Formats: sequence, C-alpha cells, structure tokens
Amino acid sequence: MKEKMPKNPWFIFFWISLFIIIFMLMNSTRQKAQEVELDYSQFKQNIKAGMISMVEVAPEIIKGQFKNEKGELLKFKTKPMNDPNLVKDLEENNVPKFNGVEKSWLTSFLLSWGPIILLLLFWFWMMRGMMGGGKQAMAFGKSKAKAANPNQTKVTFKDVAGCAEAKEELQEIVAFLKDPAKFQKLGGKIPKGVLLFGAPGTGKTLLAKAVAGEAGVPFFSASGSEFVEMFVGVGASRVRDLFEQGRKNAPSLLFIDEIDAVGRHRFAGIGGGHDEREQTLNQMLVEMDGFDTKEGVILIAATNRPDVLDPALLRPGRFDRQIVVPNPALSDRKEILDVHAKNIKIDAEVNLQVIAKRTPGFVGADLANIVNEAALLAARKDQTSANMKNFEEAIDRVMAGPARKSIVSTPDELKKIAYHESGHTIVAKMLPKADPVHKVSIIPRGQALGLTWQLPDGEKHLTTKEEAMDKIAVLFGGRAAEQIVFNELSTGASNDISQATKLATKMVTTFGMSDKIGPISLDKDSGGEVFLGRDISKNSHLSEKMSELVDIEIKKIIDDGLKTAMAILKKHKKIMDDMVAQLLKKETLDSDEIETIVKGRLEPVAG
Ligand code: NHX
Ligand code: ZN
Repeated sequence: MKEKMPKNPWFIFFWISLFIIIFMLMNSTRQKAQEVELDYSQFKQNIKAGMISMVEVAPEIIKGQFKNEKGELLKFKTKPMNDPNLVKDLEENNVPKFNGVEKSWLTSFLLSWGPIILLLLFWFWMMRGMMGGGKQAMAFGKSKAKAANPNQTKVTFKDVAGCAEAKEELQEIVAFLKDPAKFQKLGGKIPKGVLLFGAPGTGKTLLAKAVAGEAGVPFFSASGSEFVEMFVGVGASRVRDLFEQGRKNAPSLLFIDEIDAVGRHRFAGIGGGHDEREQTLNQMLVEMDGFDTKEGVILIAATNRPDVLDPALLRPGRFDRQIVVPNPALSDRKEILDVHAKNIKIDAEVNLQVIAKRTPGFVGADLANIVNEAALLAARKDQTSANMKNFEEAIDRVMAGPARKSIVSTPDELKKIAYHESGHTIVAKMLPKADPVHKVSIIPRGQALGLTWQLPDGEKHLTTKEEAMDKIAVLFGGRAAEQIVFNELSTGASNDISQATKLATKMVTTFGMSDKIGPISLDKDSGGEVFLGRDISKNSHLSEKMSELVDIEIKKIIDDGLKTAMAILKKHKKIMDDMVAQLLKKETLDSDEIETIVKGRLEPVAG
C-alpha cells in the first residue's frame, strides 16, 4: 500500500478539523495557566471575606475574579457543588456582579453531535476508499499485479539459457498469443493454463516473461503469497482483479508465482482448510473456468511443490499443461554461465566449462550468484577482471557461505577439526563408490568449522544402494576419526549425522533399499495427501510392527556406515596423521595434494 495520499476534499477537511481541535486545546490550556483553581471551600471563604468581585456560574464550572491578599485582581475557577445557598451568600456578601452562563453553543453542539460527525467522516472515508477507482487508499481488494510493458520487457527465449524442452513446449503458447484469431478460426482448444514445475531459481519467472516477450503481449505478474492476506475475501477480490486486467489487455499473459501458497491442497493441515486461502483458490478456479481462451488470455503459474497442489487445479480445463523446468544439466550450466559472464569482465584464462563441471545441482540463480560473487571478489582485490581463483572462491561461497577467518580456534580444536575432515577424506578415498574428494579445508566457512568437498565424476541422475551406503560411511568418517583419535565425541558432527539419517531413512522408506521391508513406499508424503502437520503425522499411517521394522532397518544402515568408517580409519590412522599435519600446515588441500598423501598406501580393509 504505497499509494500517494489522495488529495480529495475529505482529506483536506480532516486535516483542517484536526488543526482546529489542536489549536483549541492549546488555547484552553494556555488560558487555564493564568487561572487560579480554588477549592469550593476557599471560594466560599473568599465570598465571605468580600474578595470576590465577579462570578459566572455555568453548569460545569464557576469562573470569576477575586483579589488576593496583595490586592491583585486574579481570575479563578472552581467546580460547582450542589449549593442552594450560593446565591444567598453572593447577595449577602455584596458581590457586585454575578451571573449564570449557558453552555456555549459550540461546546454543546460538539458534545452532542461530535461523535456522530466523526463517525460519519470515518465512514465516508472508508466508502470512498472501497468504491473509488484503483488509486484510492484502502483499496485492499485490488490486485498488486504489475503490468510489464511489452516494449520494456524485451526478454525473449534467446535470453533464457538451457531448458530447451520447456521452451519448445511453450512455443505453442507464444504462437497462440501472437495471433489468437488464427487458432480461433481452426477451433482447436488452446490450453488455458500452464504450470511450470521446477526448483527455486531454475528460471520459471524468466521463462514466463520470455513467453510474453516473444509474443509481444503484456505481462501481468503476481505472487501467490500476495493473495493470502489477513482479511477474508481480499485474496479472492485480487484474483478477480488480476483476471480482469488480463482480459482488458487481451491478448495477454498472466503469471502467478508460488501458486502453492494459494493452491495448496484444501483441507490440508490441522483444523481443515484456511478459510481465506480456500476462498482465493475457489475464486481462481471460477475465473479459470469462466474465461475463454478465445479472449486471448493465458495463465502461467509456477511452483516448486507440485505435490502439495490441490488436484482441482490440475484438472482438464485448468492447468492442463504441465511443464517441468529441470535443474540445468552440464551444457545448460555452461550456457547460463556464458549469459551471465557477458555482464562482467573476466580473464581470458577463465574456463567456464570447468566451472560448469564444478557445479552439479546448481540452478540458474546460483550460477548468476557465482558470476556476481566472482566479480565482487575481483573488485575487492582491485583486479581489472575476474580470474579463475575468484570463481573458485565464489563457488565455495555460494555452496557453504563466506570463509570466516575471524573464528580463531585453539590448537587443540584445530587438531580436532583436522582429524574430522581427514576422516571424511580418507573414507571417501577408500570407498570405490564414493564421490571423489575435490578439496578438504579447515578454514571455517558459513556454519561449518571445516569442510570436505566431493564432486561426482559426471552428471548423475541415479544413486545405487552401494553408492548410498558409501555416502553414509563417508558422512560418518568425521565422527569415526574423532572417536578413534580422541576417544570422545563432540557436537560438531551434528550436520553429518542428520544428513546420514535422512539418507538412510529415504533408502528404507522411499527407495525400497531394505531387504527386510522390500520395495514398499512408506513415505508419509507418498500417499499424495498431506494430513496433519507434517511432524505430528510422522509414520502414524504405519502399523506398529512396520514402524518398528523401519526404525530397525534405518539403524542397521547407520550402524553399518559407522562401522565401515571406523574400520577404514583404524587401519589407516597413519595416513590420517599425515593428512592432519598437512592440513594444519596448509589449511586447505586440493585433490592432487590429497592424492600425494594417500598414494599407494590405501590397503583393502577386511570386513
Ligand atoms: C558450533 N559448528 O555450532 C560450531 C561452530 C565437527 C570440525 N558449535 O561436518 O563445523 O559444530 O565435515 C551446514 C554445514 C551445523 C550446516 C555444516 C550446521 C555444521 C562440519 C555444526 C566440522 N564438516 N559442525 C562438518 C561443523 C559446528 C554444523 C551445519 C554445519 C567440525 C563440522 C558445526
Ligand atoms: Zn563432518
């Protein structure tokens, strides 16, 4: 609500009345300052002493003039009492002038009508806001959809690197928006809504913008969270408004980001649905059913949680087309890096292909972030262009946060950190199915005191059971090293443990990798419906026996991983000592330095 205050007469009137009231208040206090307030008893004594020269009796106050002991003429006031003898006293003591006073007309008018006038004013103000055009204050129900001028948003598919399939799918929408008449003549059914699925940062918004840009139509965007407001009915009215805007400017493209904020499965969560959200969702469904693609309006929505969407949204005639916007593959990442690198100065030696290889699982936003960080790092060091070292540091920053050299650890603690990280590294080096170690460091970064970086060999889309088991063993490499070397445990392995537990749980309940349980999905989300709050419902759909078995199987995997790590590190304690010495000296070891330390020394471990 950042609208300018409207300059309408009501506002001017409002401010003027406010000023008058303040002025009157100040005035009266100023007068009061010169008046002496007398007790009624003092007043009566003064009458009897003949000091009073004038009296005005009003229903609420008695005012007048009196002489004090020094003979000064002063104003006074006092509170009237139920005193039938007052007039008699005044007469008997020869007060020269006394008088009764009516309430002033202004006072009595304000007293009786003031509240009503204020109410009326407020009511008028509200009504104006609600009924008047979109620019009035309190226009709650208006959509905040931002229209992007088609001439301004020159984003086209050329600017969208990667996701070739999604672009291809969207071509049809572009063709339709470019010339709705052509499609209408043929009578084919054009999709009304397109749902873009993809992880955060994969470029769903950019794609939608590019569709509008390609077709040269106006682009109206809103975020699902904007529709979920405090007041019931506001969201629904915003939805109505958004569609109205789209229709007015047809052919046009509507974009709703984070549609899961509104379109979450109804009746999900404790206490049934959220009234306001449900109304908003219903309104959206109504609008989608109501509008005809003949009008040339197409709705694109984006979400990263397709599983929580209300099935009603996905029925034919609504979002009947669903397009996956995947995490970029290696070649896509290279393309994306190329696009962003155009905006900064980079060294000739920088090989973006290497950066793309180093960043599996990264999405477009992360890559943009890396390029930006690299430029900032180069600028900080007064370089004229970003070099490969800047990019390496930028990747680490985006992955784990900035290095925190300010954390100073005692030599004792440094040793612990070095052993923990060496433990991860050596276990990873030993196990054939574990991802190769790229780098190990005892420089604190983000939340971690030390880190071991692993990099898969190529693009990996599947993980086998053996690979998962090895992953868990590597995760326990840190804990195992602490156990072996110091024979005590620290809190530091918490993140490793939580990751291992998550993976083990998934292996059992989702991936069907437990022999005892077999390929049964026991995932609480797999039923498609979200019941009570996530954590409360944990495993409540399982029989007691099955729950127990799940726990046992998870524990078995965990124990197995820890055992593997322990066995490896017990056998290779010497190598670990060497690696710790190197780490304490150099702080960071790259894959070559690690290889030099372990070369030819890793022997198979029995069991
Ligand atoms: C603390 N941090 O919380 C200190 C500052 C055992 C040598 N008292 O396993 O740093 O104990 O292999 C993401 C990544 C919490 C989220 C790491 C949340 C680490 C990291 C706890 C190394 N490296 N643990 C590791 C570590 C810690 C933590 C995280 C996270 C340590 C260990 C953190
Ligand atoms: Zn660790």
